Amino acid sequence: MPRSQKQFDLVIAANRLPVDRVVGPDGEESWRTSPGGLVTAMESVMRGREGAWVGWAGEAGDAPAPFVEDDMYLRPVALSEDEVAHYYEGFSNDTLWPIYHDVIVPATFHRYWFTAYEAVNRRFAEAVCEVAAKGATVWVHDYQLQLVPAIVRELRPDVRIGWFDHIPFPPVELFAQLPWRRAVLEGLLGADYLGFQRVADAQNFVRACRQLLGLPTKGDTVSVSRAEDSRRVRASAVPISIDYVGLEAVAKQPETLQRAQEIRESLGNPRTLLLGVDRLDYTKGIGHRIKAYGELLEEGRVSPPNEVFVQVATPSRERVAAYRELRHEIEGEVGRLNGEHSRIGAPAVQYLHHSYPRQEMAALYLAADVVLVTPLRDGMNLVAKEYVTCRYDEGGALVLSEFTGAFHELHQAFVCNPHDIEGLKQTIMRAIETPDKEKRRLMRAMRRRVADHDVQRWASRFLEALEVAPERPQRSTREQKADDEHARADRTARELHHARAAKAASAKATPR
Ligand code: ADQ
Repeated sequence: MPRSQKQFDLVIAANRLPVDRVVGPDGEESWRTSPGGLVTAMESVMRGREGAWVGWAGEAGDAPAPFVEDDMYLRPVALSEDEVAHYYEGFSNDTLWPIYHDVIVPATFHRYWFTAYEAVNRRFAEAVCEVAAKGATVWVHDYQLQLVPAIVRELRPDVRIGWFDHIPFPPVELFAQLPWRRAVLEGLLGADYLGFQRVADAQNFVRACRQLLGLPTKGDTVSVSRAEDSRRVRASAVPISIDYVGLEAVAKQPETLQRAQEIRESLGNPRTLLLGVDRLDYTKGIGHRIKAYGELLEEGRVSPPNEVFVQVATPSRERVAAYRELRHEIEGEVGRLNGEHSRIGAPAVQYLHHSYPRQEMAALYLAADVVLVTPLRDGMNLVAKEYVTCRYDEGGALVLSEFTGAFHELHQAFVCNPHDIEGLKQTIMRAIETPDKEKRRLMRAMRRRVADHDVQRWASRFLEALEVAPERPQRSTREQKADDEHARADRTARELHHARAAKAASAKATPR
């Protein structure tokens, strides 16, 4: 394997590089760092270390030569047109994505998609090995690169390998459908440490290793033995977060507040502005949310201009059929609602199919009285944490699905089961009608949680766990106590939510 001149003691591998190519008015090309949370987290862990990032630059064809951007060495990996179609749109987004999200839409299986996935994972692994210094730490991200850990281990037994799963890991009954389940588990078991969003995701992985590979497991570790190599791999929860300090600073800028006021004014200064912000993805429950809101409109419980619902839906994966169909459905439904319930100058639903800069997003969050986060399944959901972060005024209310990772942290949200349309309607109304004083108390508690568990803390926790794996990192008594308290609060919040749902269901079932 070619050894590059440059080698680094921390190597990140993710499907995408953290930069986008931009072409200026003079035709000159340059790279702009994409302002995602992952980049911010990596910036903080790379400070003071020599770091490299391996990923696809976003366009099919030859890869650009490696380059340095914002003090990070970027090593592009090439993908051909066919590989984009088979590895990325096909196997990653049309096979794995549906299986890992409760098969909300059926998964598609093609053997040639998996062949491309294997080939691309090998190319990523080789690029990682090329830039990794002796004894380096390698951090692989997400479902597109599940075979990378084992290939890197085979090529470079000297490095330490971690993998983080941004999306859910499915229960074994669903994962078992995957014809390549063994290859995926064996690929992941090449790592020293595997991080997941929720405890349940880590447990699902450990159970899959036990049931599908027959491997011995104990607590959060899986024992792997091959020839003389006998190791334990640890899998645990390390929930991702956002750059709290950076985003709150954007929200606090006077121009952001001014823009928030402009947004409210341009919508006719509604009494309640409700907001949804999502990638246009069938996992996000946008249809369920619109259905519930539509019924509230029909029943006259909300009506423009007093209440306005703004749905921002970022274009996503438009070359995958299920995503095109979803867009068609959502846009049809929004059109129907507006046709029936809008008045001139007072739309019932404002639908925006655009991507916005960070400041505009912060202004939208500041303008919104209620944010609706209603996924049918979501690894974490950063929108929920971003909303809470922007509300330095402690205003606003968060409606949050119990099927998100965020639900396990933001216990003071107005929790909903998005499949239960009647329940969702009640929750939306509660979020609108709860007195401001009570809402401020809830918002304050959620903000404290996100401030204490920001993206920098997530990254350092992941790296600590990786460093000592398969052992657990030593925690201070204070940290351990805080974690135990949080786990207890999570159990209580879940029990409370289920008890409330059961009470509502029995009230519905009681004949009058
Ligand atoms: P996503 O499925 O993309 O991420 P999410 O966590 O909600 O979902 O993150 C979306 C991000 O896109 C947020 O930062 C949001 O601000 C931004 N965004 C959304 N609409 C936008 C718009 N119109 N313009 C600009 N920005 C917009 C995957 C998993 C999640 C997990 C994350 C991180 O599916 O479950 O939380 O990775 O691990």
